[in-house]
Amino acid sequence: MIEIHQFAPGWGLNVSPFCLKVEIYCRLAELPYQTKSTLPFKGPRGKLPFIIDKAHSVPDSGNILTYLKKTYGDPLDGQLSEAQLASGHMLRRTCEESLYFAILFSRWMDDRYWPKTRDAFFGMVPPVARHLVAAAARKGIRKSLTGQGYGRYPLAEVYATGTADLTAIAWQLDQHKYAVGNKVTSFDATVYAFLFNIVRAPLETPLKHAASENGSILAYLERVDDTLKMKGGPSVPSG
Ligand SMILES: N[C@@H](CCC(=O)N[C@@H](CS)C(=O)NCC(=O)O)C(=O)O
Repeated sequence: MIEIHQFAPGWGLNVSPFCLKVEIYCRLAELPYQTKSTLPFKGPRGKLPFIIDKAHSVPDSGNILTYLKKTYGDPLDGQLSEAQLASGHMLRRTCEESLYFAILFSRWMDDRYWPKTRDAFFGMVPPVARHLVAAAARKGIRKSLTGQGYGRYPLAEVYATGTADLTAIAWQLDQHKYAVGNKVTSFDATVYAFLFNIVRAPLETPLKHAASENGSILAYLERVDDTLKMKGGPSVPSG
């Protein structure tokens, strides 16, 4: 049984798009797994997710998918053309290297949404320490976002950049049933996990408004929901 080590649920959901990506991949590839709630510092790279399988500890969602394909076969991506692999790569990198930081910014930096994030992510910390722990974590995220760049942008610019990513992703999703064609692939695990975390988390951010007003994005989420239901398991992945 593959163990996916990830954050405890927040808002009843798997709130980390990278962790959700691994969970969705396992469901789409029909690999048995169980989730374990943990903290990032326990992982080999100080981030989540990591998996433990057959005594191997594998960090990083990308490495995890590579490991799973190598160990258990590649039922989703084995037949993809170079063109599909290339557009999947660009979709994945747009989600992971750009949209992700806009999501992070909205949750942790935008004062309108931070109180809800804090309560959902740190609600289990005893009340005396809760605000201190949350403030320290927020300081760390601010530092990362300053290094990445979005932490230096005005609010409106972060959301305009995130919305441009969503518009480009939506155009791509309109071309086929799934991310890169009419068959589900590992790229759907990524795209679904990121869009899910925008549309279904209870924060009414500008990113959520942009995604929720986009019929292509909503229809895509529903198509993947249906595919997940056909594969069995819970209809809404909850971490
Ligand atoms: N490249 C990594 C990124 C993982 C990542 O950034 N995880 C975040 C949560 S979504 C994390 O663990 N953050 C905690 C921290 O940086 O301390 C992957 O694909 O798994």
